Amino acid sequence: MSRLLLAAATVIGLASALPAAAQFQKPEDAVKYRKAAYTVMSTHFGRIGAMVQGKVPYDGAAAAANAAIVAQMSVLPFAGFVEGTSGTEKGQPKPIVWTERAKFDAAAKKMQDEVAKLAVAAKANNPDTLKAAFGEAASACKACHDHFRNP
Ligand code: ASC
Repeated sequence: MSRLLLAAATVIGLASALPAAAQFQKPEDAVKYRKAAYTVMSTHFGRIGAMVQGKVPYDGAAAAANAAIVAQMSVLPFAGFVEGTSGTEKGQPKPIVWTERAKFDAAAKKMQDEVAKLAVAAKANNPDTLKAAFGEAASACKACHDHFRNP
């Protein structure tokens, strides 16, 4: 490896090892980032939901494409949960995200696992398989919202 490449790799390695807060200039940037990731997730999850609920016709290829995006996006929001970004307004994370961090991380992991399963299930191209996996994923989203997000 060239010296320059090695230096670049070292910098990138260090940056990804920094605590979450240090990856954003300001707390508001972290909030904006996590909201953006959730917006994309919700958009594509919602398209599957519309199919599962019979609001739009079943389309296996579209379901698989949407589920893949949801699964990819699901890894992103959590870097944006930096200290000092809780609140009491509707939709804001409660302070218990930070005081019950292990529980929050477990809820995040559960959601990531369920949307990964959804992405696999969608590839089976079977409406019932899709519906079952969608329900599990939606429950994992809801469990976290119910406990950690202001209503
Ligand atoms: C969605 C969406 C969520 C979840 C959640 C499931 O479509 O945007 O956050 O489903 O409402 O209960």
